Amino acid sequence: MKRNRKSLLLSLLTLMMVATLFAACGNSNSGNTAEGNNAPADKPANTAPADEPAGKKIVVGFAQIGAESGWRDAETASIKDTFGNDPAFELKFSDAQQKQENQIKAIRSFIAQKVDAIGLAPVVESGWETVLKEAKDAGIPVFLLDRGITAGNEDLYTSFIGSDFILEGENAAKWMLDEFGADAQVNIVQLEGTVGASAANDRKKGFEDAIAGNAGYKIVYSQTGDFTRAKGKEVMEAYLKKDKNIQVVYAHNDDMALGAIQAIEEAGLKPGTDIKIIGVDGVKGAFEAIAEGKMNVTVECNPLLGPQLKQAILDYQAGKELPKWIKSEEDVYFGQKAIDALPNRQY
Ligand code: GZL
Repeated sequence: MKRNRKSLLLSLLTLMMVATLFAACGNSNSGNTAEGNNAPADKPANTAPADEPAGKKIVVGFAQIGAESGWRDAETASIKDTFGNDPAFELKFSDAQQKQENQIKAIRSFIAQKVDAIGLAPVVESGWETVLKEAKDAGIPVFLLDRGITAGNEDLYTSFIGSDFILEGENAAKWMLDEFGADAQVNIVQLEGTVGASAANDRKKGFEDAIAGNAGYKIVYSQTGDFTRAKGKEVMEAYLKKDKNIQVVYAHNDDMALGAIQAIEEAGLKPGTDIKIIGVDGVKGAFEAIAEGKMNVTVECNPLLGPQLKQAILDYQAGKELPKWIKSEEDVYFGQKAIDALPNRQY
């Protein structure tokens, strides 16, 4: 009898242990797979559903020209900093390597992705009607940054945020006329920006119109240096081989002016003294060259346009009326004023 009772007790105990064991396994199965403790691939174990973002992000597609100059790099940094540091925005950024067809492709991609706004720095003025009409038909606002497009297409963009390039050309000419006097005999080499770019067309127009009444001022050579330092040097080298009787170099941007300075020095002349050097942009390298006496003036062109672009998009989203042209505030730097400003320059 005793033996029976003992074996019954033993069976009961074993049964209870097995039951406990199954119960334990049953609980841990919620996160187990055959392989072990990993949650099944298709659903994470006990993960709270991802929180929906509080508000939908404003998605901005920006079609940048490239990285041809210090100015362009500063503009790109301003855009990436402005939108990258604001959680309300998502930035899609494309670099077109100076090619209009790449900018057009980028805009079409932004349209397909149904972005909320498109920013464009048009490499040249013409050839945008078709793609900007596609953006308009898709109900996506376009904001032009830093360069414009052919007049007559104002209905294809919301606002142009950028400088007055004609005024920049006029300011360059004004410094020169003040420096030499209205009746002086001055031979000028003009280093032009990218062929077809509004910045080049208008800086040329502003400068040339401002000296049209001064017969002694002659542009003896005008050639594109494509806004790059290397090409600016190349064009200047080639010209100096033919003729050294020039008093001024007017470069449509500081990068080409800095290239010309190198060529002038290599030709055995003193830039800033033998040949006065005028640039546009206001990049740090120009301020440094002025401080060294190798350059004479830089006409500022503000590249830090990210905040203005962001504000324009927010104002548009709020239904506010925007001006067709949101102008950048700029100055002209030469002499002691340039030297004093150098430590505070941001680009
Ligand atoms: C001006 C900008 C020009 C700069 C150049 O807004 O488009 O392009 O002056 C740059 O340095 O390459």
